[in-house]
Amino acid sequence: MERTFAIIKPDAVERKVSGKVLAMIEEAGFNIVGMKKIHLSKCEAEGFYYVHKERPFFGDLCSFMSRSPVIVLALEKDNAIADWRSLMGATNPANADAGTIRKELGVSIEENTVHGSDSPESAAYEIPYFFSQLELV
Ligand code: DGI
Repeated sequence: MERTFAIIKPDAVERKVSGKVLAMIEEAGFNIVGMKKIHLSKCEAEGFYYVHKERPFFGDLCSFMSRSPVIVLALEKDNAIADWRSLMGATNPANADAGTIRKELGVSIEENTVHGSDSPESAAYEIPYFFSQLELV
């Protein structure tokens, strides 16, 4: 079993489609091993996305991610990292395949509804950024 980290981003929580995202996650066979709703500060968003700090959209991305609450998730299944990336779809919802979360629910390249770890190294940084061992069940 592998674990990955996911976020249901502010655009989805604001539009009250987080339940739809959670249903797609469970229907795809993931176990939700950690889940909580939090409101990131700008500083916490910057720490989470530090690998993108040189990219031109970094400021806008961190402002968006701290605009309103998010739901953070730790997900578990065989091949969880790649399978969650597949279920999310391409970064830009306009380029995402039918049936993916970003195609069905995404608004724009920035307001693209979900985040997912892109590697085992990212998951190993991101899961403990938000969850203690005691919060993973
Ligand atoms: O792993 P992804 O979320 O699919 O994409 P990423 O790691 O390349 O970028 C992280 C987030 O940054 C992405 O979900 C949305 C945002 N982003 C990526 N490229 C652009 C962008 N935001 C804007 N405004 N413009 C971009 O070109």
